[in-house]
Amino acid sequence: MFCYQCEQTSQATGCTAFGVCGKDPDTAALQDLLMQICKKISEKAHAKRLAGEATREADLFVTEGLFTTVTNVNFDPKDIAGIISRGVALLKELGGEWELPDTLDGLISQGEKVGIESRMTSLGEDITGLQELILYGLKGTAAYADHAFVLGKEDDSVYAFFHEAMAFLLNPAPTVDELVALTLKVGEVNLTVMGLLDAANTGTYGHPVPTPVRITPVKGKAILVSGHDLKDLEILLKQTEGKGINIYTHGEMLPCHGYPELKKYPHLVGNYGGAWQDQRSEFEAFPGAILMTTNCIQKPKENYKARIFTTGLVQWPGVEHIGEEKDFTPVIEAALAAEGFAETEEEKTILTGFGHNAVLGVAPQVIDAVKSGALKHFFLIGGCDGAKPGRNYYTDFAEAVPDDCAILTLACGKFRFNKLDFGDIGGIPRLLDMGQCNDSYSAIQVAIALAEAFECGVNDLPLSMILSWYEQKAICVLLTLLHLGIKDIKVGPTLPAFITPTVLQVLIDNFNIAPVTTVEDDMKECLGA
Ligand code: FSO
Ligand code: SF4
Repeated sequence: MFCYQCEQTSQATGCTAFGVCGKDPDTAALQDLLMQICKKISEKAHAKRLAGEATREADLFVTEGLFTTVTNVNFDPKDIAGIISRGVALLKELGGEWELPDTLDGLISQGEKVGIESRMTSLGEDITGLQELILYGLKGTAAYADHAFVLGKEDDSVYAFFHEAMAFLLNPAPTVDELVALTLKVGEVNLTVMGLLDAANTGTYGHPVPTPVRITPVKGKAILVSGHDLKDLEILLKQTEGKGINIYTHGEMLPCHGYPELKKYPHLVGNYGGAWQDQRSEFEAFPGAILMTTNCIQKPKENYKARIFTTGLVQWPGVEHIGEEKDFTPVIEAALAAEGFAETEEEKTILTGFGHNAVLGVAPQVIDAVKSGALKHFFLIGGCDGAKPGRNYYTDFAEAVPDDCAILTLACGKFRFNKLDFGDIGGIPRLLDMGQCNDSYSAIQVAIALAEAFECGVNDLPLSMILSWYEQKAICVLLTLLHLGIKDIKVGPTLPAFITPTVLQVLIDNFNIAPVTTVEDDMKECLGA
């Protein structure tokens, strides 16, 4: 196997014997094969679309296929083999050809032949790296598109682009310039998709409002919901009403507490634990059932395997999967059979719910604070958390932010420092949690509005972006920021292995993007000191 799509890749170069994430070589080969089949489907669908024909099935298949292969989503080789069979049938319907082996081993050996390494030899590392950058950006965008789709929002131009881009990845001789242009186009389309998802979330559940979220347990039976899917949480909240079970969010589900149509449920009591990479000890200690709605799942420990459930596209072999009918009865039964929390601990809270609507609602105060000099600089410390060492940088950076500056947070990286007390500036909290990774859309809206208010460009604002990446959603968000022409972004904890020195130079020349260095030096640079 060879996989280098996430930040924790082995030796910072690529997982070859086994995935650091727990992905085995068979699953890796099947994921590579699924991507190849998706590219072939897209090639046919792109041609059909140019001829004015409908491609609905291909649109949904490729979107789900991309999301399925995001890091920490689907580790089940049998399930992926089933998706491949459906893909091959669809490809044939579209007029394509593919010899489908009738054994799992046959599929695996086919997958081994279409992996990244085969292209590295023929196309070189720069071209392959750029192709993978595009593919990973598409995977992240597809994840967001799928979330929006679940809530009834989609955009045909997005599917058209998925097919065009995936088909281009079959081009046997692409140039660096063509691939760089396509990379930025992924960022543009991802902005559209994040906007769709924002409209889906806020249209269904209302605009988030600043909300204190309890982070200490309440006595009683409990279910912990992790992942990113708001609708799954809502369905579970409805199915548990009046059953004496308290619902807790985990990781990227924390911002759900800010949405009026979710926070109205009294049994949505709080958030438990931190970011995804701490789940094995946190789930072990959690005295109830656990529901994973999307990434990031890690190999479950035996002692909680019977009380963890997956739904949507996330799967782990041997873990009970709740299908599309979304009947969460097994989760509820597991929660009732578990001990639950024995005591209610003293209440402690953290704040969330500062989406674009909430922040722009206090825009006049923010603008006055900036004009008077009371609020000197904004730091967007956004992105994923992860297990590798070096991520203390983000905690240290947040702690080093001067008292007259505000911090905006996004995604699960915030758990490194969101329980610290940052105080406020004239009533405006210094730490404003804008939501999940896809709520980068909110940060962009706020930045654009501030730039308009100050009659300057976004790059001229007193705003610095310090990003942490782990998986492919962070990649598509980064591409959106580059598409918007945002410069001087700092990325860590390490740069992606698929960004070769040549490609990095292109990013530096055009966007002055830089890896994080030391807190002291980066802070000085951001503040222009
Ligand atoms: Fe984190 Fe995982 Fe949300 Fe990612 S839980 S790492 S960027 O899935 O998508 O932030
Ligand atoms: Fe390795 Fe990341 Fe790929 Fe998993 S997703 S195999 S950890 S590079």
